[in-house]
Amino acid sequence: MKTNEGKEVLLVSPSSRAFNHYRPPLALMYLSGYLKHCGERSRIIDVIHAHQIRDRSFHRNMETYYREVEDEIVERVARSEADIVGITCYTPELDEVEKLARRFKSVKPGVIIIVGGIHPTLHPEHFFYESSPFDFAVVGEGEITLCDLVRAIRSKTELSSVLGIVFYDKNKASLVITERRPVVENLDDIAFPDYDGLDMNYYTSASPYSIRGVFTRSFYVLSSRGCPSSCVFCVSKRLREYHGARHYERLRSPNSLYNEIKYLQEKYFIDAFYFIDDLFTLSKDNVRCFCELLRSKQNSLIWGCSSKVNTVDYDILKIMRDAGCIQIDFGVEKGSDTALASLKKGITVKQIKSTFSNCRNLGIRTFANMLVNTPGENEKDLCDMFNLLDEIRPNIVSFNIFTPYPGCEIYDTFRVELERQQYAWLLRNAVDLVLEMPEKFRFASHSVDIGQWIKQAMIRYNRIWPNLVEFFDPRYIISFLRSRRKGNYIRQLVLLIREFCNQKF
Ligand code: B12
Ligand code: SF4
Repeated sequence: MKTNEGKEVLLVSPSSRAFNHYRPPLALMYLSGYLKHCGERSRIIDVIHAHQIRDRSFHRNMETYYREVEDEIVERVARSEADIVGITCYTPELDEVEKLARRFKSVKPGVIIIVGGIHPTLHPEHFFYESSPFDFAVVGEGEITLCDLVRAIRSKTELSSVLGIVFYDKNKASLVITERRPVVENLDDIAFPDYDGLDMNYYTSASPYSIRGVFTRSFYVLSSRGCPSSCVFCVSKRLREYHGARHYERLRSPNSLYNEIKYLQEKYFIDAFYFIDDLFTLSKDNVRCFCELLRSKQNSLIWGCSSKVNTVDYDILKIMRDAGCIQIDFGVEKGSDTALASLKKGITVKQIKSTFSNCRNLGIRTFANMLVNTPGENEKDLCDMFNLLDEIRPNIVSFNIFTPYPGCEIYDTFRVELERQQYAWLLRNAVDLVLEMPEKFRFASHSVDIGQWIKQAMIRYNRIWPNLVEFFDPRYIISFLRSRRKGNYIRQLVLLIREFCNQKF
């Protein structure tokens, strides 16, 4: 049944995401791809203000820039033929999403507003209150639910038959929470993300943000959904519990992955790609098949991925390296088994050392994510981190400060209890949060100045040479020489240097 005559669904991200470098709105792309696949008109409103972040005055003028983005989104919605607008929302974005929704209703009375994403999945009730601008919240994976909901709204059929939604029923004066939507079993059944709805010239421009630290024309690909681990600082466990699925972690087939990558290569001239999964190496068999496929097609693309040290051994790393894997990001987090166990990380120092040594021997760059300010952290833990990093010598290290998000285990155990209007604080600089509100945001037991410590640690472990070494890697050189967009590298490098200077001085 065709229900979309003259009408379209618009999909929108909160304004603050306009300032994340070259990070495409993947969730919206999946939703839009699926709607189009089902024959519904849909469009992503993606406001890109990349030049502003390169401005020396960015931080001073941030408020103004955010407002400009918001005004532009609202104007585009006002000018559209949309009867339905979908907005995506992480926890700290609740306020800005609400503000956007109110403005949409005022410029386009009668428009239906659907919110989805991590926060509505964890707390759908936060979107329904007296004079709320939201009409529906979609919980969990959104592709099929959104499509069903759009059709039900337009054909005025019974809404309570749509799985995975929450809405306020005025007649009954009560909140309706429909039956849970089962997760999509076969990820290959979901259409490709809607690439054509975006400015792919921008998103595939050479940058060091996708395979972090490797300057290349690259795009993000999702090979799986879900993570089997239960780290206490992450919301993944809660999402798995919500879905209640025995097989929540799912993989796409190597063929489907290869077809998507080939499409990106032929249409948008990517020279590299990055698997933005929670855990790309979820199944060694799948990784092996995918790598064999890449090699059999003699594809020269280079790529990076996320992994966990206990899921890879020398053999699989070698297969990955031979298929073009140039960098792997690992959550190392801590420097001792005791500290790792306290985070329920499920890995040991021995495994970390062995995996980093395998990567180094094979010539795969390593990116280590470290976490400070976790409950009970003492000065010895900080020393242990340094000792471990000195030994494993990652090419790049990122030091992150733990902030408590609703949905992660620490948030519940330590009864953080942020008020709804305090969620936006989570978008602020974490050092400031720890300094200004230690009673809520300081979890470490030591009294070390975390901001200063991180500054020094970043200088100590992010030396220029290990970062630049990839430019001399034959695989990088071949990928550059084969690139059909070499001029783009030069232009982008000039912009990057300008940005670096603006941030430094
Ligand atoms: C990519 C990513 C980003 C990108 C986002 C790029 C972009 N332009 O959208 C970047 C790097 C910018 C980013 C930034 C942040 N991120 Co982030 N990010 C992720 C990551 C790794 C993958 C998300 C993704 O794209 N998944 C793929 C899509 C297909 O799945 P999905 O997002 O779940 O979407 C599905 C459903 O949720 C639903 N859905 C989503 N939106 C909508 C909208 C509608 C209308 C409907 C119907 C359905 C729907 O349908 C989708 C398809 O099934 C997740 C980890 C994870 N596993 O989710 C963290 C994650 C989402 N990020 C997180 C956080 C905390 C942040 C930051 C706040 C961190 C910070 N303090 O700076 C920032 C905030 C962004 C901002 N406002 O500036 C947390 C969110 C926790 C929470 N409670 O909200 C996560 C879960 C990481 C974690 N494990 O803790 N992030
Ligand atoms: S931190 Fe990574 S490994 Fe741990 S639960 Fe979250 S996504 Fe999984």
